[in-house]
Amino acid sequence: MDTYVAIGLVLFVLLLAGAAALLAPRRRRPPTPPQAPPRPGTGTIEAPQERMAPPVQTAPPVERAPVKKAPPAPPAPPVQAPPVEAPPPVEVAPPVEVAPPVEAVPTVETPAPTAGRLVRLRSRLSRSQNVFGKTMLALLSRDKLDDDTWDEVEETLIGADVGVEATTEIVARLRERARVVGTSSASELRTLLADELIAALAPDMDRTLKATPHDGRPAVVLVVGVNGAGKTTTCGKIARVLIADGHTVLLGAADTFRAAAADQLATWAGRVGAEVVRGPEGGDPAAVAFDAVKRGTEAGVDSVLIDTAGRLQNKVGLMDELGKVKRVIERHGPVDETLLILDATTGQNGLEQARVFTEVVDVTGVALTKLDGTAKGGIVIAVQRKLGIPVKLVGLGEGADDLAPFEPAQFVDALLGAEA
Ligand SMILES: Nc1nc2c(ncn2[C@@H]2O[C@H](COP(=O)(O)OP(=O)(O)OP(=O)(O)O)[C@@H](O)[C@H]2O)c(=O)[nH]1
Ligand SMILES: [Mg+2]
Repeated sequence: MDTYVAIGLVLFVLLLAGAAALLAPRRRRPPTPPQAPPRPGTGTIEAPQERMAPPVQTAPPVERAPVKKAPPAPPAPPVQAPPVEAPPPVEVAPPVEVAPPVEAVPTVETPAPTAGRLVRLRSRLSRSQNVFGKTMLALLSRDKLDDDTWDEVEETLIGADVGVEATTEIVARLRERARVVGTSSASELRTLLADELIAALAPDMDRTLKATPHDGRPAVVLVVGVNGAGKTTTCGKIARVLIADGHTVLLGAADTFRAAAADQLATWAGRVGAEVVRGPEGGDPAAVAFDAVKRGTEAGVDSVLIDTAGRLQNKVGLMDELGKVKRVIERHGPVDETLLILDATTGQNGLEQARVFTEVVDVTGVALTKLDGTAKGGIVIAVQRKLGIPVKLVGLGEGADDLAPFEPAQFVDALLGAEA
């Protein structure tokens, strides 16, 4: 019996040994750690081992955070698939508005009516008003109108470009009337001053623009002046005024120095539907002017406006050329209106230019431009006095309808501003 037990034990031991031998290689392989232990000294968490599941591409990279001892492996954040972003709603493109077909013919504008323009544009004289009107009213409101005050009134008028001669006369008359009437009321003095300014503007002069047809032929208006005075712009503005009043207009581009000059005039004409006659660049301006009047007569238009090149009054050749333009046009008949365009901002200097023009082409009317850009509205008085020619139009801005017939009473009222 003991022998059997011993044999059994031996067999059992052998069995165990065999089993152990079989299991041994497997045991030697260490269990795969969920995460490698930190390397001593680095204190960082190592990059995942090869055998680890490859990181999900969208997972954020593991940050290398310092650790003192291997922390228990943080529970790996549940790898969440990045939220699938809902695709933005497909925007439904708004229905594309189909642009109306571009018309080849530009839309013709309807210019603003001319009546009451000076009243409407009176605020444009605000620079003159502030300097002239306000100073003047402050002076006339003083308790005592002594010599010093009258001297200041004189200075203010001269400062507004009224001119020395006219100023001396105006102040002398105003003083005398104030004395006779025996008033020191600012309101009454303002009325007396307004009267004197209107009188200085010769209100009885005929200011009608001779631009309407007569004797079965179109009126011919010749526009002259120095460079940049506003000739082309004023031609365009006058065309608008005439068309607004129901007339037909033809524009002659007798400024042949630059092609751009004719283009500028053609643009104005295109806006109101007026015809343009132009010549080659560098061509003879007199020939263009002649052709324009011829064409206007044949077409039966009411008015032909001739724009000329800017010329300095001291360039004899250019002034002679202007004389020739006028003479050549007159082969068709007399020029009805020779309009001198004067830039109000040139002040008293403009007067000398003006005088030379009147000698060459017999100016019949003045258009004073850029009155909106000067504090010296009094230049109107000086111009008329010096030239003996009526100011017929005033330019009060660059806008297409910023041209007004000149009316002395309204102008003075605008210049003096609100009543005290
Ligand atoms: N503020 C203001 N600008 C004006 C007025 N009239 C004309 N202008 C401006 O003055 C500039 C010159 O005007 P144009 O009409 O080209 O002058 P022009 O006399 O034909 O010039 P040239 O042909 O080069 O001699 C332009 O910028 C106009 O817009 C006005 O009444 N007020
Ligand atoms: Mg021009």
